Amino acid sequence: MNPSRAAWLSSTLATCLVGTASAGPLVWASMGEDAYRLLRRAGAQMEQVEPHALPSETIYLMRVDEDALPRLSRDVHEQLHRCGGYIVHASRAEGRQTLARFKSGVGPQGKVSYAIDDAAEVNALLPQLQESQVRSSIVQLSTAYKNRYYTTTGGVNASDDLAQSWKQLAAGRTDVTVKQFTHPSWPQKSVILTIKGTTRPKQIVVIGGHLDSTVGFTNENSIAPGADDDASGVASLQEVVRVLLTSGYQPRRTLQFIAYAAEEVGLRGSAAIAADYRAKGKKVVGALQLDMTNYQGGTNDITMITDYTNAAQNQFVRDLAAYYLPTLVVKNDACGYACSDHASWTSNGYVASFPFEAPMSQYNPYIHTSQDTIDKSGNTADHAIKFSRLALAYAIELGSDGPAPVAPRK
Ligand code: IPO
Ligand code: ZN
Repeated sequence: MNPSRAAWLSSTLATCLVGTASAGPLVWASMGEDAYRLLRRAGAQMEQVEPHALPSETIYLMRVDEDALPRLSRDVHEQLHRCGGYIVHASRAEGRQTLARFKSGVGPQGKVSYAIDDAAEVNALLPQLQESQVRSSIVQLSTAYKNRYYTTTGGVNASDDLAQSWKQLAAGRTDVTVKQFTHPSWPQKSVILTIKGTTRPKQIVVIGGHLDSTVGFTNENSIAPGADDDASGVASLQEVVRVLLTSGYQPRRTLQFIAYAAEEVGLRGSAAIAADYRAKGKKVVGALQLDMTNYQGGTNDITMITDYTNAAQNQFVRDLAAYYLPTLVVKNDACGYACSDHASWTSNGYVASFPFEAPMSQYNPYIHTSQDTIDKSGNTADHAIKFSRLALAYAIELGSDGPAPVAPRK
């Protein structure tokens, strides 16, 4: 067979299996065994493949055709019934460093108390969280733009609009700032709202979700509402911001709420932010990821993702749920390599947890399609509000860093 026919055949195979329309530029990426096998079977162009044995599984680092990546996660899910994520790296060196840090499992930044000792504050604010607020934020994010993809007008506008509305929430507070984090390689910016800690401002607690949406190959006119993935997570954490700010709560540690750009294309936004924080020596004491919070799927209320997350902090999050939300059913599951932005914190040596909407077998089947709309969740945010409650408890219990100071005796 002549080489051009071989190339045609393999690209046709790739079209069937991975949906590769045409060969794009090669990018550095890492992925688990399942995703790698699927790409290889599809004949996707790959170079300089190197396996890295992590304690949990073997991860492959390679240069791969960027156009083979968009539908990879969906194909792994549909064909292998597993969740196969990938991370895009800036270079081979950066990819190798990421994998080395996963391997060594760099520990937490200093001692953190997971004692539950702020019940008065948490219980005072929990009833202020409103399902209707979360619902209207999900509707807004999922209907105001054709899509929120990291390269489109919709994706750029969604970031600018979110920064605007977070600035309105922060109005009048000198200890609250809203900034957009610019990513040099694409136009969509991440959005970061910071509530400065009163006594330990250098210690940062992060609560995040991703702003971008996708339908695989996404362009200006693609319809990618991403109501559950991940308007729901951004709406869940935004409601925590609203209640913390309207109540005048002041954390001792610094709280940061982040809407990450470009999660759907290899965790690029969160990877840039977590690497930037590590490079600057920032002390992130814990990160909580909210990606898909509004589709219950089965009888679990909250499914704790146990892989590429921190076991001690995961137990803290379960303890918070048991203490403050005792009626919720909390179970565990794994989601595989790089399934969301928590992995960016983990690979940069930080502690991260990921409470998820359902077990792997029961999560929202409409994600990454034009059908990811709020009607699939009964037109309510009844499930997402549970994650707002959990995130509020996490923000205050970790943000207060110990019980409220006792008033001096007279
Ligand atoms: C996702 C996360 C965890 C599990 I279990 C299943 C699915 C969604 C994630 N892969 C995604 O698309 N995030 O944007
Ligand atoms: Zn997604």
